[in-house]
Amino acid sequence: MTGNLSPSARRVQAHLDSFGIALEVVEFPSSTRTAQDAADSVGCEVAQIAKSLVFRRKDTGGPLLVIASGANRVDLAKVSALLGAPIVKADADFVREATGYAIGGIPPCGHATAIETILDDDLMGLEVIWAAAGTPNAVFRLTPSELERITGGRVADIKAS
Ligand code: 5CA
Repeated sequence: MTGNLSPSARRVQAHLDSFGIALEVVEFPSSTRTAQDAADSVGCEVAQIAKSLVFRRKDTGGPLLVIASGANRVDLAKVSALLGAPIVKADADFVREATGYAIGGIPPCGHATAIETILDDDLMGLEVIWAAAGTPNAVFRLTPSELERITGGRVADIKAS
């Protein structure tokens, strides 16, 4: 039932519906604000949470989205090497402007602007993952190949060791 979703979560559901695959946003009474919160609410491993981290390219000033396993830290040097440009972590205002969503609920796709996206290859070996869906209480379940499809992202090794 999407009728009870909050407006931001409903916006994400509408975007997911546009792909014609059955992806369903679920809102929890408990928090899904952090990867650990989301794992606790869903009842999955934190590694199965696809967290959306927004950076800013220092060459173009444009946004970059890295979708990382909840168990991993992003290695900025690896990502910079991939892009051929330095990056910095975006601040909350930049994140909201670029994505249309607040930190803690940033979905992997369906943003206010088209955002260049990199996917953590550690997510690709998992059967099922969960991603944020617009609010700090909303997530949806998907497969790694569905994540590739809906984001158009490039899979890479981006984890800090
Ligand atoms: N809903 C959960 C699970 S999908 C979620 O969105 N988790 S998250 O990890 O993708 O989003 C929180 C991330 O936002 C944190 O890991 C952190 O890197 C980033 N963040 C938190 N506070 C700030 C801030 N003030 N400025 C910039 N980034 C922040």
